[in-house]
Amino acid sequence: MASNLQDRVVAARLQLRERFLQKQRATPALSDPRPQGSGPPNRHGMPRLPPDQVAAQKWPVLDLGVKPDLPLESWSLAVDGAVEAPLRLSWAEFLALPQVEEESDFHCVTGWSLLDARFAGVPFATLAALARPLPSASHVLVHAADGYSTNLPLEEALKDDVLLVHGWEGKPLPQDHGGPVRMVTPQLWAWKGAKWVTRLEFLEEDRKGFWELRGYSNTAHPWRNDRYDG
Ligand SMILES: Nc1nc2c(c(=O)[nH]1)N[C@H]1C(S)=C(S)[C@@H](COP(=O)(O)O)O[C@H]1N2
Ligand SMILES: [Mo]
Repeated sequence: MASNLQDRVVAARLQLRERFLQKQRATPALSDPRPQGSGPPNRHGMPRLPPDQVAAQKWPVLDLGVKPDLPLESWSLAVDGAVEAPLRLSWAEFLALPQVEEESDFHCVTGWSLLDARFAGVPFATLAALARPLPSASHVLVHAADGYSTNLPLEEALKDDVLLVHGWEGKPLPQDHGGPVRMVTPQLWAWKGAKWVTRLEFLEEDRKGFWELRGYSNTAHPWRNDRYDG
């Protein structure tokens, strides 16, 4: 990747970080005295499992039943909405962005947690940095190829462990789990991470996604046992 692109991403991420730092620190995973979020870096010796969760030995597959086949040649990711510089990345362009590896946990609201998953991908914050959210941007609605969607406040989406994942345990992310690319949100319930991601739509106000419209908690904090609204 051209080093000027790298520099641009780093500078823009720092700016976004400044802008959302206070809100981010006030989120439950970071402000609650324990157990401090999710994933090995955030556990600080605290319990491995949120209340009423059991550890999964294998990674279950959960979705609406349609598993879209997305050939890499035609795959693309749009980043648009309330941003200064909307963009659309091809597979090659996506892979040319700075890549990270994160070990994190994956908590499903139906009661299982996959612990210590090793994910490879691009931080959501990098894509946001490239698109430059407007000062008025506050949320993102993530769209997927099966018609699924899910919404996040930017202070959650911009956390370092929120990734657009294409690799799992050293291998390409299986189609069943949302390959070629899905999102993961280790500090929130797993439905906040859309499989088969196609579009990140920045918003100036909150707009609920598929499960949020159907009664799942809009805030979705595993460590607060925050599962369903109403
Ligand atoms: N595109 C899409 N993403 C989705 C879903 C879905 O139905 N479609 N289900 C969500 C739910 S409810 C969960 S628990 C996780 C499950 O991911 P997994 O099948 O990889 O375990 O994906 C989330 N992302
Ligand atoms: Mo789920």
